[in-house]
Amino acid sequence: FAVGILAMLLAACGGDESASGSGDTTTWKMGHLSNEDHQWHKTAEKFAELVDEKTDGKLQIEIYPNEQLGSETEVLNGIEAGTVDMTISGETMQNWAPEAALMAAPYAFKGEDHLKSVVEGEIGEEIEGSIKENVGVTPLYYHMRAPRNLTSNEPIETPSDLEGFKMRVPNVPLFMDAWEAAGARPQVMDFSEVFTGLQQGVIDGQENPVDLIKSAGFAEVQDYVNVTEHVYSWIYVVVGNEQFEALDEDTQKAVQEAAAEAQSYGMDLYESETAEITQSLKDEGMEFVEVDQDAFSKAMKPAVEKSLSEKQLELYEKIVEA
Ligand code: CS2
Repeated sequence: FAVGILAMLLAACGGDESASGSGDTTTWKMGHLSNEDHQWHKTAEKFAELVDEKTDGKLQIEIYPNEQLGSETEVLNGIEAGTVDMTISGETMQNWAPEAALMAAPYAFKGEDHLKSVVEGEIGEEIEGSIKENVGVTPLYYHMRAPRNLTSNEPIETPSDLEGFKMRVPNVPLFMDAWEAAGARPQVMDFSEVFTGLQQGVIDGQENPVDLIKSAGFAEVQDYVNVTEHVYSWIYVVVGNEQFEALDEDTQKAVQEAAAEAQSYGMDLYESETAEITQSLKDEGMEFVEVDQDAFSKAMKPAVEKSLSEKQLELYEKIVEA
């Protein structure tokens, strides 16, 4: 009986490490929109494993795919409210941080090398700074993205084929303006509602990189991938500023080390998977249609320039000339 009392006394005054505050575990909840097979989810799992290892279990990350915690916009609001801690977001953040629109300006990037030099250069730093300040989230690592293409059930080769074309776009005002200018009838819809919208004919098409076309199973409800390649972009894995700042210095350092390793893990997946995904969509019956990309670029450019503020335009011109 005396030994039991002694053990309780020891535990109460921190004699037992696991009972003391320093043994506390912090858990971050991460919500995102892709499915479990997608490179974003696989990279997030790797990140969580690395964080667990590097913090000796002090920080755990629970990952919820398929918009289980809400749409991208809802999760960003959730991070601010403290009900969610992490997500994967990009140009949608322009609703809080105008510079984020430049992450996915139509026909601004010439390809991956150009994009990488922007993300990892001072323009990327400026965008990250605005996201931190205006969205209240800290970018930890980013994913390079395959170009966005337009999917449909009739081939679309030039903007004139967009007459009356009802399409979904994410909550990105710049995309609404660009596709309206090209002649389509865009509407905002959460990613997880797109499949049903296409199946029920509420919309005729949507636009996304091949990996998300695959992730959402769009091959079942769309016959064509029209190779517009209208947006090359990247996307950040972010955590709430408050959540990150609540960590002690060593834990913050461990998270940043894990993020750097997750960054290259995700890049390897991107480089190894994209071609396979394209082939698998073709095997599922999707026909890839060559389009007049110049005509789409010319149709969208004036709307992009008109929709951007002076400050955004400055950044846009720096990107185009980079
Ligand atoms: C996705 C998102 O919802 C979609 O179409 O491609 O990743 C989209 O790009 C978001 O706007 C990114 O912030």
